[in-house]
Amino acid sequence: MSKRRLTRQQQWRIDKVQQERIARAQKKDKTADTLLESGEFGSEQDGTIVAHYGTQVEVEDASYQRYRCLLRANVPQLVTGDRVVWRPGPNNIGIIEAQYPRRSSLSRPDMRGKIKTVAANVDYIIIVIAPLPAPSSILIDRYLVAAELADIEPIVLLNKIDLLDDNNRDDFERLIESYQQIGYKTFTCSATHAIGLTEFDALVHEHSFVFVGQSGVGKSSLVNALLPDDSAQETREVSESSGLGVHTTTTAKLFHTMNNGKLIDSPGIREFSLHVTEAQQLARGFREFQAHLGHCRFNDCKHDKEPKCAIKTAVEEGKISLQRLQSYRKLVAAL
Ligand SMILES: Nc1nc2c(ncn2[C@@H]2O[C@H](COP(=O)(O)OP(=O)(O)OP(=O)(O)O)[C@@H](O)[C@H]2O)c(=O)[nH]1
Ligand SMILES: [Mg+2]
Ligand SMILES: [Zn+2]
Repeated sequence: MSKRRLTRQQQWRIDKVQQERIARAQKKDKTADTLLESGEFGSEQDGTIVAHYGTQVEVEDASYQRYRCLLRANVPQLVTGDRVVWRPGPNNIGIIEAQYPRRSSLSRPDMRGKIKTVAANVDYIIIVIAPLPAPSSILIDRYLVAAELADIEPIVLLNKIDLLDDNNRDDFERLIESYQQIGYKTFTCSATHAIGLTEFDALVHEHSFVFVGQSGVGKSSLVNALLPDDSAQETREVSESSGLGVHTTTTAKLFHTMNNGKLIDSPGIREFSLHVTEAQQLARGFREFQAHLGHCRFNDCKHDKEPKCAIKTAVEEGKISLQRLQSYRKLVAAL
């Protein structure tokens, strides 16, 4: 921070912005208070944010009823997946009283490059891959690192297994095994041939999850196959507007799968990726590196040309795969 003194005019502008901010918050609270004074509100209960519309949010109660809610001024910015305390009112409206602490949060840079939280309390990041388009190890590792650093459990899901044949089956089995060896859960299915979908739905039962992965691997197809018809329609509307036109919405919504998995989805989420700036932070995102970090000769070891590198030793001993070390180096180079 620079210590230069603010001019009177600058100070005046800062004060003005601050006052406007307070006024806005008070106004928001007054609307909520006016509503509350009108009586007819039920007692406090727990709920989940399932969608976000400007200054309002949609809350779901324990029996899946949805209410449009206003926020009390002291309630911080909420995102889909947030757990809240709220009070139901007449005509499916309500008031948010408080936010529960988040177990996890998913974030991505907005158009100006500012990191924004887009979803909360996500249990699984499902990294979708397929025989076609061919998977990219570096891309998978990017997602794995992002999930690791967000402290959300990733699952590698191989879709389109109907496309496996004698020519490529072994390669994909080896690929999947390489992630299992690191300790990641994996799963196989086919969205269009309805293979493994019931089992996948059972796996995510009661948990919230997001799909990520490169274009064409079948994320939308999976969404459509897992959701009841009416809500699948709704995700289609959201996803097909991706990046285009004025009707674009990148707001994440929460949908229930047939077996009560909670899919949080939006084009923005599917593009969720890595935003780290330091090599050391990146290294912590490689799960099997963690036990070896801090044992290199140099504190700031890049695990590249340095002598006495614990990561390289682990590669030589077969504890870390060379492919993962190469991924790490490529990601560092791209920082
Ligand atoms: N053979 C086969 N094709 C599939 C399967 N799942 C999806 N597809 C096809 O793969 C193509 C791409 O699927 P999408 O669901 O649009 O892929 P996506 O990941 O949503 O792609 P983006 O929206 O571009 O990110 C479509 O033609 C699907 O019909 C599958 O299990 N088997
Ligand atoms: Mg899609
Ligand atoms: Zn090292």
